[in-house]
Amino acid sequence: MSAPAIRVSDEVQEAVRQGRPVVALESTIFTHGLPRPRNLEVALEAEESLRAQGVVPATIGVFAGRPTVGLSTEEITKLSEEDDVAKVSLRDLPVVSTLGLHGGTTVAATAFLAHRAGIKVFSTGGLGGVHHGAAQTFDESADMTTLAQTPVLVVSAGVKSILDVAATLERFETLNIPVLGFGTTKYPGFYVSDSGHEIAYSVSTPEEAAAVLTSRDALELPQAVLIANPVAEDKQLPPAELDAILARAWEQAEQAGISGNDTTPFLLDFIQRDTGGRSLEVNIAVYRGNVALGGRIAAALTR
Ligand code: PSU
Ligand code: MN
Repeated sequence: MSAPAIRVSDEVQEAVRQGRPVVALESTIFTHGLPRPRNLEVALEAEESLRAQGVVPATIGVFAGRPTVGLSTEEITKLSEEDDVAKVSLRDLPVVSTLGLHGGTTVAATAFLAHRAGIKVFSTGGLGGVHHGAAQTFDESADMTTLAQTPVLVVSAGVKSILDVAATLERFETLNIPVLGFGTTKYPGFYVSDSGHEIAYSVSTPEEAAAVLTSRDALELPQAVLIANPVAEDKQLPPAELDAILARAWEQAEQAGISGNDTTPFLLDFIQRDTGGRSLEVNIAVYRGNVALGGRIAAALTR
């Protein structure tokens, strides 16, 4: 008998079977999104903070070719320190599996693996979306089309303004993906609490978010539910600064000839350097908030 295509840790399997709260976490955030050594600290802190909430963390990635739900601390450490780690979206999963590579899974690949393991709630930092100029380049994240057919709940702080936020929200509408603000109808812009775009609905408690999920399942709809959780205003990047930073980031990406799945990591890295690390602190604050809210929603779902 060959090994199963997806490895699920004993702890996660048990928790899912017993209906205890579990939150999935992605790995691209620490393999490609955050610089060393903070990447590892943030990844481990996210797991610890969920455990402190009584929630089982399931960090998801590809270790030596094995798509894994519930990476061990050693595996997370290795993935965050290795140079040769692929950025793995859904289409890459069968390839890296076959080649035996390490991989950090994007929102798309993580959502898929979480769902296959029976996990309903997934916390991340920012979602992929429509890149500026996508009308010419066709650069749209597969996060969107994957979330259109993957029934999980994803907590994020919206999409970063490195993306075309308006176009991304239009795509969510086309793809039938509901977007709910947590305590707000202003769609957050990751580094800033308000992207300047309104969304139609908000929920104000974890119970309400969990109820939307239950309702989706009752209707047998296949789409993810997106919970958009803004960073606190006193922790955001000064909105007035952001536009200038973004203009420089896009210019640099163009000059360097960056394209394809290198674009997001390049822009994030540029912004981190350009702000002298201040965007990194915001990034981490945003992620902490999303992990905590995911934990509360997962707990509400089991009540
Ligand atoms: N947005 C962030 N930080 C990230 C990413 C997105 O604020 O690290 C990562 C996520 O893993 C997301 C992926 O799924 O980038 C999207 O990449 P692409 O645009 O190539 O689909
Ligand atoms: Mn892309």
